[in-house]
Amino acid sequence: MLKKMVSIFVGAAMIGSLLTGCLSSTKAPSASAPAASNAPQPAAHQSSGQKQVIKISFGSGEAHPGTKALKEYAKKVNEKTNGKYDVQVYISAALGDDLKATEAVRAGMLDAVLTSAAPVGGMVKEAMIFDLPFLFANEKVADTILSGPVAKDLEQKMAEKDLICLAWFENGFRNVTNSVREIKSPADIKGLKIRTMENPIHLAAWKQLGANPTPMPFSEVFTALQQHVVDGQENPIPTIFDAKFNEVQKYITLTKHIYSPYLFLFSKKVYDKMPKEDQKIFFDIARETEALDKQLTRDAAKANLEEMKKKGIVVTELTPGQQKVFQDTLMPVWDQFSEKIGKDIVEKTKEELKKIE
Ligand code: TK8
Repeated sequence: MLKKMVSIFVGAAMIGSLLTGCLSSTKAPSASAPAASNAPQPAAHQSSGQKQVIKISFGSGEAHPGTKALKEYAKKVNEKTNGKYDVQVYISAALGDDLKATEAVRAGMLDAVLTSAAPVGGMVKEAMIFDLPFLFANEKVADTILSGPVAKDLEQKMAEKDLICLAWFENGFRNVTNSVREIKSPADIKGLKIRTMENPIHLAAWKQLGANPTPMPFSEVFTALQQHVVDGQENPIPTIFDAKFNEVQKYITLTKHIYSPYLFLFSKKVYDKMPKEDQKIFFDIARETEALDKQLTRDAAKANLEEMKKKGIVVTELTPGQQKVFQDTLMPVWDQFSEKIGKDIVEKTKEELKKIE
């Protein structure tokens, strides 16, 4: 069982690499028309006039707070570098979904990506720490861990895999939606087909809850829900709203079972070729934009939930007791994966969490 899940995961990662390999042979677009082709190009060879084009890939759409934060980032970097760079933001997975785009960033075929942490787990196993169910109790805990020593360790691990973590943005606490019935307990999940991210812990967790989990890239989820290939999915509120999942889902339960950080990853292969002072600009402005991103995301989470309610989705809030049933049901997943993630990082995170409580 575990072997099967791991092999699905490795399979997905391999498909990702294969696609990245294919993309590498795509012809570069003409310098004057950088937007003419969506396919990632050898990043270091990009230029538009005098400017060096830097492409950032993101899976969500125009109305998503992450898009707004990235556009603000691009604007600031473009200004600060006095037109030396042309930072461009490609949304709605136009340059590939999280997994594929991150593989491309690693390979130096794409400059940067804003990705949920889960799809990165196949490249940096320690990043799967965030996939342990109910790791963070609230946003304050998330903020503390993501600005502390655990985050530093993870940045180091990612750099070893050619991924420079510029900053930690927020996708947020994930909630389950579906089109079949109201979910108040794991018993209500039994037999539901739930789309998950391409990550072995997510697969195991949804199996544990009694669902029939189906991993797939994010950009395929709307159609899968609409055509009832799957009954439900799970994501943070701003992501659900931006993707219009509420139009094809009847119920949302605020399970908050996992917190998805957004990793703002820059290609080490590209970064290493930049002058130190430019690296600093790209890095510092990303860190400065973290607070804006989180504010936009948290405001959107409140406003978007109200908007979805108005449009007719049934919102179920769990009592602490009801949430505990989910938590208890998912505890075996911690034991199952702690060693795979890495005992050191799991123990260190537990210690840091104790300090916060
Ligand atoms: C794009 C992804 C996505 C993620 C997922 O923004 O695949 O469910 O949560 O929304 O990062």
